[in-house]
Amino acid sequence: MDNTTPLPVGLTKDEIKRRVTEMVRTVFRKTIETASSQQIYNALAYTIKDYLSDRWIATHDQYESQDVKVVYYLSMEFLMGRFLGNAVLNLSLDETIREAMEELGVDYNLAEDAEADPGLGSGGLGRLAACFLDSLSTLGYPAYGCGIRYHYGIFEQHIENGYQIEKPDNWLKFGDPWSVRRDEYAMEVRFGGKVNSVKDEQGVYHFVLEDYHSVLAIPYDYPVVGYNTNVVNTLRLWDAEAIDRFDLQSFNEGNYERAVEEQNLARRLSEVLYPADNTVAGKELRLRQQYFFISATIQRVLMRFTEKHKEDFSVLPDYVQFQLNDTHPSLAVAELMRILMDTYYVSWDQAWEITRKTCAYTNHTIMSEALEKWPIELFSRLLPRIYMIVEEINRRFCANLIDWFGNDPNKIRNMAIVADGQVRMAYLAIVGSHSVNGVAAIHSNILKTQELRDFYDIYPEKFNNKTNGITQRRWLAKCNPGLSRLITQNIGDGWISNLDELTKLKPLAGDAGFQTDFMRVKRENKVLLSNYIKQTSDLSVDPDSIFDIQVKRLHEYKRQLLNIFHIIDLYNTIKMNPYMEIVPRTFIFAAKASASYHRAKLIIKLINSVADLVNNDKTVNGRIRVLFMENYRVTLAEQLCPAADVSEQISTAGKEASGTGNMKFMLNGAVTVGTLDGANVEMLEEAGEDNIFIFGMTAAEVLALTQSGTYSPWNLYNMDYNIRFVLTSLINGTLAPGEHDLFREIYDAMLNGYGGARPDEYYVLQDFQSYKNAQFKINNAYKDTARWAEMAINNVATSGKFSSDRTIRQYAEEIWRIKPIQVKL
Ligand code: NBG
Repeated sequence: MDNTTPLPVGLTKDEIKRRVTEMVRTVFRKTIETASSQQIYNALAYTIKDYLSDRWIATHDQYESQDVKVVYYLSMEFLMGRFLGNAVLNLSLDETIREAMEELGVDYNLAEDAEADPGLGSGGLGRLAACFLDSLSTLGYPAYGCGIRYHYGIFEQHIENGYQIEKPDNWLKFGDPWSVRRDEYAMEVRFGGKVNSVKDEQGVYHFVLEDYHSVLAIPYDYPVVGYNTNVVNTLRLWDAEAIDRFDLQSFNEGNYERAVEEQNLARRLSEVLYPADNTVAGKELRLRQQYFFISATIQRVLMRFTEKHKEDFSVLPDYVQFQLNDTHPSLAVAELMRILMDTYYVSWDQAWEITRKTCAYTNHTIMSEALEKWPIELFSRLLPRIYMIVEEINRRFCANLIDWFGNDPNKIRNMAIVADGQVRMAYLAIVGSHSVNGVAAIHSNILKTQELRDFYDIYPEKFNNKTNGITQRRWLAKCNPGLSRLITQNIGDGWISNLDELTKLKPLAGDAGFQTDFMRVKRENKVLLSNYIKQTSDLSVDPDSIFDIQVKRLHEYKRQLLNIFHIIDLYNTIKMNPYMEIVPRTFIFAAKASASYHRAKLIIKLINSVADLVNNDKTVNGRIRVLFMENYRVTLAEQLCPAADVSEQISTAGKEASGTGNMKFMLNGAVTVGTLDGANVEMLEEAGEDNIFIFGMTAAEVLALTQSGTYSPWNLYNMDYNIRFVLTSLINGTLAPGEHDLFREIYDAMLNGYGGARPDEYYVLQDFQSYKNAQFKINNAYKDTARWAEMAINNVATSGKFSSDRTIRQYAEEIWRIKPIQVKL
């Protein structure tokens, strides 16, 4: 049996009924009739995990017996979304479970809904890691995801009076049924202290850390089930605990407080995720978190390696690959060096060669706010031995730079890993890796020609591109059953494991019957979303209006402002032409703003103020509706994607590394309005220009305009009546009755620059007219239902490239050089 043959039937309907009933009884002392949805969910989760275990164990036996090369995907974030539905889908158990629950008289949807959505990530970067895990297992690649088991994920967002309020997200409140705690693999991680050198019997000096304090890292393993395969990989999340003997000692000495203090200090490590996205929180605790999970992971990996290969580290790169998801895990470079040298006495040169072959780095942004740099003082105090190693890597690297470029102090200062009193994590990652990749073609090119040009000059062979992707299992098969069914009826279900098969839909794009079916499914999905909106926010939206959706983190470069300015303009136009005919449109926003990102939070308030104005204006009469849905998260995205007609991907060209939401909407048959940025560029290539609305400046034009220093938003303001009208409404009380100056900051930022920034830094006003034209075209295109359906279907049909299966295969073949395994039961 290979890994594509169907799974053995193991879990029948009756077996599920029996196990769930039993579990509810023994764990919760309830009957099926009296158990809550929460309890039923837990029982189901345990049942499925139990059922998975044989595959999970068999997968690991296979790693062991074949002694395969394994990739460790190191990431501070894994935005997994709910487990149950995904596991059930990948195991092809969906129907069986539904029937079992029905026969038990249980509402399966309610049980599914009882699962917390673990928000252990803040945006695209964390969600990408989750999609990658799904593809790794589905394709049968031996892999671990390694990260942190935060007790609190990204905050829960509430909107009160139009403002974002953050509430803690206690996702573990009702237990954690999917995890297996592995005390046997606990690792000690050391912080602080001082470095001493000691001579061994051969008279060689080695470095040892003394007077440190340590924390215990305990792994919790979560199963990652592949689709239609027996492979179950592992997501290993480390939790922090105090080391017992510390407590005991202090406790015995009568120092109870100190004992508890250690415990608290340790626990704080894995307590909360920093909800950064394209920004950094330069907090000490964040650096601690980074070292904590990196040190634990690498220690464990080397332990496993030496069990098999003794201390023959020259072959380590043949068995182990570390992929660094952005710079957050860059300490891996220095930690691997440390363990090789200090624990196993490998020489510097050999350790360096091994390290470089074992690590690879992915860059996810060119936003300078996101460049991680740690002050030397903090870094060396917290990680003294690691700092020594980084210094030495830097010293040798700078010496090489002189060979490459001659003694050019500016060049060296620009490229040094340690400079200006800081450790630059991106440079550490680049120098210590054999591969540096961007996440979309345009982004990788910008890295080579602009951001990392100096590094490209010396290491051209390291640079490559891996365009992001998304898993079609979660983002179509699971979240959009209506469209999935329609597609499968027409072209079979091969697309679930090979998304390129969607091209078979192309001939159907012009087929009137298929168009009708397609639009019926879309409408059903819009009705479902409308019902959900009605339930949660008591707002009625019209399922026959265009659903125009922009959901993503709130960031100025993503230009939610451009969208809302266009809405204000549309509103102004309707007020002046009350009988104007437009296709009714529902504008939907959802976005979390970093708690400390003041401007982003003000933009949320602005969107809500515009919503209040527009939705309550009789003249508008429902032609446009504006909605800000609170608490954007994976689960909400799963409801929004299937219902979208228009997908807003409107970042300033050159700023969005890739985007992945853009792909999810395309896959679900939305038409994109977007700039030539990130993966939009490749979406245009795939879909063709007739099926996407591209507007705005190109990245090259943005760069040229910035460099010219001639951009003047005042000129646009003076010459364009509509822009003037939009901006004026920010300060004349239209949007904030009684609080005229509430949005003045935005007005100032647009025209004068605010807090040292350039005026209209992200060229909202420069791209305004072009965006407006694109929106006008969309309005007209939607009137022709057949043409619209054809466009939407063509988007689905050409989205095959954006499967994370394709991305992962490229990583596996071109960077990791790992091979799939087959697991027999
Ligand atoms: C984000 C980019 C997105 C990209 C994801 C995944 C960071 C630092 N970067 O454009 O902004 O899609 O990474 O690659 O969060």
